[in-house]
Amino acid sequence: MKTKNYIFVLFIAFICTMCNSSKKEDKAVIEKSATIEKESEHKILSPADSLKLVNHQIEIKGEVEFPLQLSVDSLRKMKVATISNFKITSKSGEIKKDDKTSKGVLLKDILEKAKIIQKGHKDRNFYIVAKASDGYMATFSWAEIFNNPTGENTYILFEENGKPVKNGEMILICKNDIKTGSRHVYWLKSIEVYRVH
Ligand SMILES: Nc1nc2c(c(=O)[nH]1)N[C@H]1C(S)=C(S)[C@@H](COP(=O)(O)O)O[C@H]1N2
Ligand SMILES: [Mo]
Repeated sequence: MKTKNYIFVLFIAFICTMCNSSKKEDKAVIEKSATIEKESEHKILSPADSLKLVNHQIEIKGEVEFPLQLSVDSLRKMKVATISNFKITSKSGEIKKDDKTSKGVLLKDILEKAKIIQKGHKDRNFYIVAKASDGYMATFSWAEIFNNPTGENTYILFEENGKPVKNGEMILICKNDIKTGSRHVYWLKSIEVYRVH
């Protein structure tokens, strides 16, 4: 009887150790993926390396009649809007930036200037990609810009709180997104328009 109890206790102890070690492994895996995530979200660049990512002009290209190269000066000559209290929120909801006022031009106005090549009124399946020089991208659809309130909420900014924007000279934003971080593109390099095939 005593040995039976002893074996039983040993057995329970063994099970407990197994449970604990697998929990520890799970925890290690979670911690590791969190580190990878953090690293990819906050690459620390030297001032020299981040300067290399700055573009003085952005290109509007792809399926457009008039490809454009726009600088902050050319944006200033267009219809400039003042945006107030714009917050950048990350995936987790954390507020990354809080702009009291910023200045920019509607992406819609810029695309109207470049004129998307449409072969008829049903030819409206285009996607518009805002690309940055570090490889970051955000995508819009033709309908979002031209047949949806998002068109009145998507801007290319060149000024934040009375100062030139940081991280490049122009930033694309979409004010009505739920988490505004994902379609907030700094180091903006190009706006590319492609037809869906
Ligand atoms: N060019 C570029 N723009 C970007 C990113 C990036 O890595 N590169 N990160 C995006 C993400 S995931 C968020 S939440 C916001 C704020 O990011 P930050 O923490 O790098 O400022 O910017 C967005 N714009
Ligand atoms: Mo993010």
